[in-house]
Amino acid sequence: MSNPPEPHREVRETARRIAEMDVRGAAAIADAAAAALGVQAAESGAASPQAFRAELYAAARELHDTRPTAVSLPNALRYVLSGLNDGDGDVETLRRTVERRVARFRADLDAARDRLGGIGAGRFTDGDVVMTHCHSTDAVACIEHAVESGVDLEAVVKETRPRNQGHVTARQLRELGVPVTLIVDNAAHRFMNDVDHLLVGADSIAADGSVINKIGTAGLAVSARDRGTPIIVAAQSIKLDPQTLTGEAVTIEERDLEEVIDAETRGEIGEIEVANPAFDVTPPRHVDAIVTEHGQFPPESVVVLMRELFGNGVPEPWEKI
Ligand code: RI2
Repeated sequence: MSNPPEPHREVRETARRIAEMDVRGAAAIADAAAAALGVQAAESGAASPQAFRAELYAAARELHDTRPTAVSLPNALRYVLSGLNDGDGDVETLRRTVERRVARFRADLDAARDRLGGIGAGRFTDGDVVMTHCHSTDAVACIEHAVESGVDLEAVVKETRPRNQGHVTARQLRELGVPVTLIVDNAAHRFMNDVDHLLVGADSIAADGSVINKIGTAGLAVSARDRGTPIIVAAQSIKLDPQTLTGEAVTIEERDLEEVIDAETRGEIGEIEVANPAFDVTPPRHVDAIVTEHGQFPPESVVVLMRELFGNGVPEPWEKI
């Protein structure tokens, strides 16, 4: 078998930016990956449909192998690459197909977030305090819609070690005029009595309604349950993982240990193991509602939406090379 074609430099650069989390957040990763496939298609000099397909699959594989947990990434690649089957036309036709699908995917992403935000906003009433974890564009959209329709909200924002994505949330909520109290992660339980909702995003949602999200979500949900605080997950449907329909488990990304502790400090402490899982799994019994652009679902019934959207087949065209 010949070597796979070298992806376009824009694809390599996007893959690097996703891996290093210059681009982060499940939706942003999907958007960037789709855009990179668009560049690969636009600038391809492939002489045959077979060569064009091989280039696109190689590019998709490079993007796919960057971060393993957020299913929005393979879902984006799948969406863009459908329509590249044998007999689907000459290179120009395939190029136009990819470009059309990239544009559609990116526009749908924005539209879905907007619709979801409108639906999620309905959960909030004047004076509510919302606790957030990490940074999720889908979660922020719910608050944004509520604020824009005149609902006064306050937020307790967890900083979210080790990468402090809570700072992004805090900044965006301040831009919306929402009063923000930033807390360390360890203070979450202490503040749980003072909040009316726990609002988080998701990187993947499994067919049984389990929510895979930034590390710390699962414990936070236990704390919220203990205090009777409703737990809302804002996740547009590209976060639904079709492979879990056939029982596959979601892979939890382990990130660089230096995100937790730098080598020098580690050396000073002495012989220790360090672990840095980026995500955890919150069981469906600890989630009240999953808010999507198609409506709100109790976690146990999200499987119905998954079957409707994906059927049972989940192609992985990047495996073809
Ligand atoms: P949106 C983030 O992961 C967080 O876990 C967040 O809840 C999720 O992506 C969804 O983000 P990371 O990329 O798509 O910071 O809602 O590791 O923006």
